[in-house]
Amino acid sequence: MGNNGAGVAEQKAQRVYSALDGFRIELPSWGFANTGTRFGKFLQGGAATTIEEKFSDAAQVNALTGASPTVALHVLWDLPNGTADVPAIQTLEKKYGMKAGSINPNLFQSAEYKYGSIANPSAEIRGMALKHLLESVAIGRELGSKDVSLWIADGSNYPGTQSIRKRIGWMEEVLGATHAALGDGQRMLVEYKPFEPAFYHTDIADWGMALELVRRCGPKAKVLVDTGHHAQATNIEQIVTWLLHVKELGGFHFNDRKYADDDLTLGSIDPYQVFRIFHEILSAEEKDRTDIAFMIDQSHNLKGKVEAMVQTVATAQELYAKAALIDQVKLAEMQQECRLVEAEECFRDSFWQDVRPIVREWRTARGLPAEPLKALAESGYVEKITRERESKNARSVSTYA
Ligand code: AOS
Ligand code: ZN
Ligand code: ZN
Repeated sequence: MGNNGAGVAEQKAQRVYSALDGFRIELPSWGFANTGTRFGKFLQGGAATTIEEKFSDAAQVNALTGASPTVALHVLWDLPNGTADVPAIQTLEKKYGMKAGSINPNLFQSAEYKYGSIANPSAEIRGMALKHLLESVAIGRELGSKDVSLWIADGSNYPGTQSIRKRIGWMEEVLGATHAALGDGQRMLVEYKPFEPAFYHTDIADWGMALELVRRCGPKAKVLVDTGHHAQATNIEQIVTWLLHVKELGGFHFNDRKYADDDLTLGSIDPYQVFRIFHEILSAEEKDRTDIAFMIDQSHNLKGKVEAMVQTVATAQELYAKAALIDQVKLAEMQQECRLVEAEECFRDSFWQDVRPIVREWRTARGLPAEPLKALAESGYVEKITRERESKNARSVSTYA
């Protein structure tokens, strides 16, 4: 390899190193618990059922990947006693060297929310929903977490059964009151979803509805893009670019899907999709992409939960490294001159790059195992937690406990 070759390789490595040094992706506590579908749930003996076990598993993933120091918490599942559970979380943060990340209220499980939560026709039930949102804001403030991440399952199943118009007004009231309660440095992320569990209309169904709601709430409200929450063939990276353009992109729930909100592991079905999203972020100005929360939102019904999470973070790092290899200056020039095939080849060339050798070098250079999945297998961690938890799990039939 001539000097020029060595120079190019050196540049590539530097770009990957600086990209990965800044790459962080948050782990969902619920990704370590037994989950399922409405057609069944396959219990895993080693699944986490306590918040301590979720912190332990998350810390293991972070130790192996160096990229996931925070764990998203779901209020009802991880802090059933609300703010009273904050000290216990703080103890776990210290014990496992992890930080509590986004706080996820749960407005979709209680029976009262049958006809909705913040969009429910009953003012009393909207009040109940607001109380839970304010509790979630308080938990976030006490834990020093930045984001309160709202997914609202509200909607209806049959035309004519609900006033879509009135529900918009009710949502604005509750979300406005939630925004007003946010402390300094806190944000609320509003996640949209086209359907499920509602199958006729969902009150926050797409990015436009979420964007209008966050704008009406105020500056601390941003839009959350869950990659699984789009109709087939939707150009997700174009939505991401628009949200960047209007400075309303708050973060992501990354996962993958073949059909609907399948919550499969990132990059397992369409890795090129994640690469295209990362490109839109990396081609944005530095100041526009500093505050974007990368989070994983998956449910591992078949794969081992810790393995799936390590695989997910490693895949996200590799796809981010590939996107960091795009020569943005050269590409912009070719785009400006409409040199279509050259631009496409310049863009795709980075996707075709096998970055695994450079990523392995980066891991080693940062004192991390070169192959995190192999290191997990060699650590015996999964066998250990399965031995410890199996008997206990067999007794507990509760889901999400
Ligand atoms: C639901 O489809 C959303 O993706 C939620 O973000 C998520 O499911 C929930 O927060 C936990 O399961
Ligand atoms: Zn989500
Ligand atoms: Zn989802």
